[in-house]
Order: sequence, then structure tokens, then C-alpha cells
Amino acid sequence: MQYEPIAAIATPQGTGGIGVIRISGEGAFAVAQTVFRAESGKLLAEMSGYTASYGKVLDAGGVIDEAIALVFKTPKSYTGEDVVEFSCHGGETVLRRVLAAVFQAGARMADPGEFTKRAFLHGRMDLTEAEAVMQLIGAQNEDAARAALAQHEGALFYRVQEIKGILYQISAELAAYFDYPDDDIPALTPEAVVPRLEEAQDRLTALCDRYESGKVIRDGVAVAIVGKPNVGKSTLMNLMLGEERSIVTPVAGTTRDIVEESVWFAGATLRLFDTAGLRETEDVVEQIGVARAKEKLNHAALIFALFDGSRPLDAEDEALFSMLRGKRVLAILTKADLPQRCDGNRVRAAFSSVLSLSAAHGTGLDQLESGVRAALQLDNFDPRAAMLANARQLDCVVRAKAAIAECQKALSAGFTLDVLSVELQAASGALAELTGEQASEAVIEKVFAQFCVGK
Ligand SMILES: Nc1nc2c(ncn2[C@@H]2O[C@H](COP(=O)(O)OP(=O)(O)O)[C@@H](O)[C@H]2O)c(=O)[nH]1
Ligand SMILES: [Mg+2]
Repeated sequence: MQYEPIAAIATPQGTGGIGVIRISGEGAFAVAQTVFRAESGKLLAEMSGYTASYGKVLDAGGVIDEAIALVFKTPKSYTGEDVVEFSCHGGETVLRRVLAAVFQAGARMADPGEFTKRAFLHGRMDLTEAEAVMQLIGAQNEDAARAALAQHEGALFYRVQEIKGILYQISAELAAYFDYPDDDIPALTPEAVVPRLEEAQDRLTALCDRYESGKVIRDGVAVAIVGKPNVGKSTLMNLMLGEERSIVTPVAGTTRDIVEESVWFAGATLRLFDTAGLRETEDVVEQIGVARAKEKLNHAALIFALFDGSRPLDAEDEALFSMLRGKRVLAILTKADLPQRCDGNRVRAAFSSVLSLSAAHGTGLDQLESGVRAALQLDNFDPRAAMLANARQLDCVVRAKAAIAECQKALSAGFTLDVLSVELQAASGALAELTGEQASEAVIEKVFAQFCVGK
């Protein structure tokens, strides 16, 4: 079954060598034929799939453009439907006129993501593979692109199917055992079920554990550079950026507002926030800066806590120790080029990860890089591994895990196996929502609404 024909410009706005108009759905060939005359005289519907034809695009007023028409026949197309793609000249005016002619011929404007949605509805891809399309398009770096491609090719889908398989198998055995007690079905024991539940739970946990590093690779991560005035925050920020972005002076309180800049460092995009030095101050502007710095502390995924290596620790440094408790912190002793007077052991006692560098001389950046990689768990990042790509997917896995945990709790409390079936169903239901097999219309709408038009 095919849906009504839709059309959209599939290439980005602006001018380019080529612009593509895509038409998909029942009657796509008839719609396209209305506006296209092949030089060869051949009709689009008579062409084989995956073939191209050169010709003219026209509307009632005459020829609009020359184009190549590419023909795809159901089910062998992106959407699974009959598809025609016109490769036109890539000017906005030309493309808009061609699209208008296509609408005139009977197609309607495609909604955002509607081509991919149709691919999903026709079983060309599951929901995770569809979501990966958007991530591939939006990938900001190579690892993110590799990871998106792996998910598009089904890395997550197949992993989830395996886990779902474990749960279905247990459910099936339970059903057989309880529904047909008279048959010769061997007794199912908790001992046989427990390790399988554990296996499913472990695999889901592994997915959750990788979620954050995947997010870091994809979206980058907010890093707040904090410390009392004059420890060298702005100097470090500038060093990492390779430019004099933040003003550096020997005057304490130079940086008053937050200076934000992104940098590619240690294999991830870091959104660096250089903040006002944390101290008590009478200066009203600086007070606001300090308040903002404190606020950033709570929102940053990683904190560079700077301590002046050339001076003894003081009460302001100590205040930072307690302010940062429980947060993910890289403690940095600065000004390593000067004689060191800071009690490094006290800093090491307060933070698990401590390194020393000279931002003025640019030494110690290697350790900073490995420190960042360790803190963000980037070293084990495998872009080809099954990976959860967004909050929706994570939420499904979390619900599945909670349901499996209920099963495990019931068994360890000594309940009999018949209590498991509801929670098992909840767990596999959550996973079926993840892949889209059992996702509600609302969920599916929401997924594709985030797409761009033409995809
Ligand atoms: N010798 C030396 N001086 C530094 C270093 N980093 C910063 N400074 C100096 O320390 C002062 C304060 O630096 P700044 O980056 O403005 O500190 P902030 O207040 O924490 O942003 C400036 O005079 C810098 O030149 C360093 O690695 N070595
Ligand atoms: Mg500063």
C-alpha cells in the first residue's frame, strides 16, 4: 500500500549546482509525468527502477528548467513507494517553480520527516534507524557521523531485538508451562530464569552506560572553568581556543561576565565557559558575574577547578572544595612554570583527578587532554557500537530495566514464576516502543516532527 503523493525540495535552501525535488507515493509517476518531458520521449512509468532520464520540466506557462529525472519503483526506494527525483538547477526560484508545478499536478507538500516516516511505516527501517538519519545529517564531527551511520544500519535495533528475544523466550516458556500444565513441558525453574534476566539487564545497563559518552560526542559538552580570581582561568581558556578571547590582566576581577566559546579538544566539542573568579566582592557587576559562575557550576557536565600553583591555598580555594563536592571535576594546578607553593596533596585529597599545567607556556595540555578523555569516558568510545541516540530511547530502556528489576526482585523474594508475566510484558513493550514496533501514533509523530522538510 502506498500513501498519497507528497513532494518537497530535498536539498538545502540557498543556491547550489543542483537542487533535488523528491516526489513519493501512489501516483508519483503520473504527478511527475505531468511536469516532465523526456528528451527520449520515454514515459517515467515505463522506465525501470534506478534509471535516469534527461528532459525538461514545464508548467502551464512553458519550460521552467532542464532536469534529470531519477526513477525508483516500489518497494525499492528510500520510502518504499514509487519515487521520482528531479535533479534541477540549484537556484531557489527555479526549485520553487518546479515544486509549485508538482503541487499543481497533484502532490501535496511533505511534512517534516515525512519521507523517512513513510520508510518507517513501510518497514524499510525501524524507529531507531529512522532517528539515526537525522543524526547523520546533523553530525558535527566524524565520530558522531560514524555512530549515526552504525545506528542507521541497525546496530541498536539488532541489539534491542536480541534483548527482546531473551524476554520473549522467557514469556513463551512461562506461558507454555502455565497454560498447558498437562503436556510434557519440562518444569521451568527460577534458577533457569534468573541468569537470563540478568543477561538482559546487563545488556540494557551497557546501553545506558554508553549513553552519556555518545551524547558528548554528538552534542558536545559544557565545561565550566572556575576558581578564585587570578588563578589563570582566562589564560587557560585562551590557550585552548588558540586566540585571545578572554581579557587577561594581573588585576583580580577582570572577567566579570561569562565568556563562552566552543573548541574541539580531546576528541569532543567542549563548550568552554570562562567565569568570573569566585570571591566575595563589593563590586555590583562582579557580584552578578560570581552568581552566574556559581550557576554554571550546576549546569556544566565537567568542571575545570583551577588553583594557583604558585601560591598557598587560601580560604577562597577551600570554599571551592566544598562547593564542588559530588561534581565531575578536573582539578588543575596552574602556573607550573613558577615555583610551586600550593599544597598539591590537599588538592589531591579533595579531588580524584588533579593535574598541573602552565597556560602561559602551554605545557601540560597533554595531561589535560587525557584528563578530559577519562572524565568523559571517551577512550572506550566505539562509534560502531549499539548506542542510544536520544532521551526517548533512553527512557524506553530505563522503563524496560525497571520492569526487569521488578522480576528479579520478585524471584529473589521467593515468589513463583507466574508473577513475572506482567512485568516481562512491560519490559518487552518498552523495548518494542523503542524500535517503533509498538509505538503510539503520538510517539511516532513526535519523532518525525523533529526532522527537516525534504528528509
Ligand atoms: N607565570 C604564569 N602566569 C600566568 C599563567 N596563567 C596566567 N598567568 C597570569 O596570571 C594573571 C591572571 O591570569 P588570568 O588568566 O586573567 O586569571 P583569571 O582571573 O583566573 O582569569 C595574569 O597576569 C596572567 O598573565 C601561567 O601559566 N604562568
Ligand atoms: Mg578571567
